[in-house]
This record gives sequence, C-alpha cells and structure tokens, in this order.
Amino acid sequence: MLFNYASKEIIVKIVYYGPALSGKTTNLEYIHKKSNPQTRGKLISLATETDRTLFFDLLPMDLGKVRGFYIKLQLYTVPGQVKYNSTRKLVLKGVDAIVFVADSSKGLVEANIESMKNLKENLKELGIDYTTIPAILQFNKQDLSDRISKDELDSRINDRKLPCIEASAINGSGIFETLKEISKLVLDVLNKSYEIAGPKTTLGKDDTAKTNSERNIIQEETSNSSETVDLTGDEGLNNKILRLQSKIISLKSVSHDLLNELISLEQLLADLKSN
Ligand SMILES: Nc1nc2c(ncn2[C@@H]2O[C@H](COP(=O)(O)OP(=O)(O)OP(=O)(O)O)[C@@H](O)[C@H]2O)c(=O)[nH]1
Ligand SMILES: [Mg+2]
Repeated sequence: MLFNYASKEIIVKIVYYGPALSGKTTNLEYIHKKSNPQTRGKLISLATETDRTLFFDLLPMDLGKVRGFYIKLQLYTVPGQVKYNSTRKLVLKGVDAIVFVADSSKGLVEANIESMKNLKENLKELGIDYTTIPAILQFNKQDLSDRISKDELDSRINDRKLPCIEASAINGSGIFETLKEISKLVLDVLNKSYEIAGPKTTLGKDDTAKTNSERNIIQEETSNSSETVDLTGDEGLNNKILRLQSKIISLKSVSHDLLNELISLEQLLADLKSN
C-alpha cells in the first residue's frame, strides 16, 4: 500500500487474476458501467484486436475516507493467456489483495488449477506470501447451465478456505459483492496494521445487493480526521518516506496520462487505417 501523507491518500492495488477468458475484464467493465462517475476513474484497457487483455486493465476507484485518509483502489486485471506470464508477474508487483476469477465452464477445472498454481508461483517469485495476502475467490459464469459445481471448484483450488462468491459478470450478479468483500478484507488489514480504524465503511456492511455501494462506491466521511499514521516514529525518516511516496504517486499519475495518450493514439491510428 502506498501512503501519501501530503495528500492523505492510501493507494491499494487489487489484482483480478485467473485463467484466460474467465471474465476478469468483464468484472471491471461492469463495475465501471454501474458505479458513480464521481467515485470511479477511467477504465484503461490495453487489449489485442480480439479484445483479449494484452497487458492489463486498470480501473481506479475512490472508496471514501477513513479517519482522514482517502482510500483509493486501483483495480487491475492480468492477461490470462498462458503466454503472457511475464506481464502477469509485472502486474502483480506491489499487489495488496487478490480476486481470483475462476471460470465455472464445464471442462475447465484444470485451467483453474493451473492458473491458481501460476498465481502462487508468481507471488513466491515476488516474495509475497500467498497464505496471508487478502484474497477471495469468485466462481464466475454461474449463468451457464453446464458448469463445474461450486463444491468441486472449491475443493480443487481453495486450499486457504478463502471466501467464495458465485457470480455472473455478464449480467452483474455477484460483481459488487466481490468488490465489497475484497475491500472489507483490505480495510481489515489497514485497521489492524496501521490502526487507522474509523467508523465502518458501507462497503463492509452486509446490506442488500443494490446498496449505495453499487451505485456509489463511497463511504460516509468520518469526522475527526486529524490522525496520521506513524510507521517508524522517526521524524527525519518519515519525511524522507513521505517525499519518496509523493514522488511515486506523481510518477504513477504521469504513467496513467501516458497510457491514456497511447490509447488515444492507437484509436486515431485505427480510425485512419479504416478510412
Ligand atoms: N456466460 C458468461 N460469459 C462470460 C461471463 N463473464 C465473461 N464472459 C464472457 O467470457 C469472455 C471473456 O471475458 P473477458 O472478461 O474478456 O475474460 P478475461 O478473463 O479478461 O480474459 P483474458 O483477458 O484473456 O485473460 C467474453 O466473451 C465475455 O463476454 C459470465 O459470467 N458468463
Ligand atoms: Mg481480460
């Protein structure tokens, strides 16, 4: 997680992982389509001509304020195709939480197992502990009549007793439930690790399906927002960390703009070619 003390932001990276065509991009598209424009950023997708994720998708979301800190989520997807492993590893760098989107289509048990194995290997290479990182499983494509049962999928890929959510990304069922659940796990970690717990976010509440969060993923602002997070107790070092973090965040925003520029240029090129 990136803490920016100057702007009082905490940036949380959530990666949607899973086998090719399991519905990771469709998750982000649905969230983008249905969330409040004031709390969501632009959905950036770098895809092949056949709409397969080439590099990643990125959707920034504002989660609201917890004791004076704005929590900003960056939702990423990885490209599921086996050949793009180095890209998957790159996208996983600095991950704070994982949504594993499993494909419930009949006959794809092995593909799900393989992808979970690949996730564990990549995390290990990055020095991230799979057994403790906040994570959930989403069993997508529940709309299919011919599908793997939840129990079978669970027994084959869930060795951590992670929460499992049944979903259908094409019609949106379970998509905000998934986002709420993973956000709740992230907030729990923040609360425990950095003691910035404030009044509970609406995302964490077990409310009915189409709550505020579905239209407007933002929590109530809390009063009393003067607390700061002191990670080391050393003022000089803290200032240094603060400066570095601000720099990282501004560089991230530059790379975000560059990506937007790249996408517009690609669009322009495609338009010119088709004329
Ligand atoms: N029936 C059904 N189809 C779905 C569902 N979610 C996604 N799809 C379809 O599955 C295909 C792949 O979806 P994507 O979201 O592009 O899959 P992905 O996981 O991002 O794929 P990669 O980027 O290649 O890793 C598309 O044709 C989607 O419309 C679902 O819940 N049910
Ligand atoms: Mg994709």
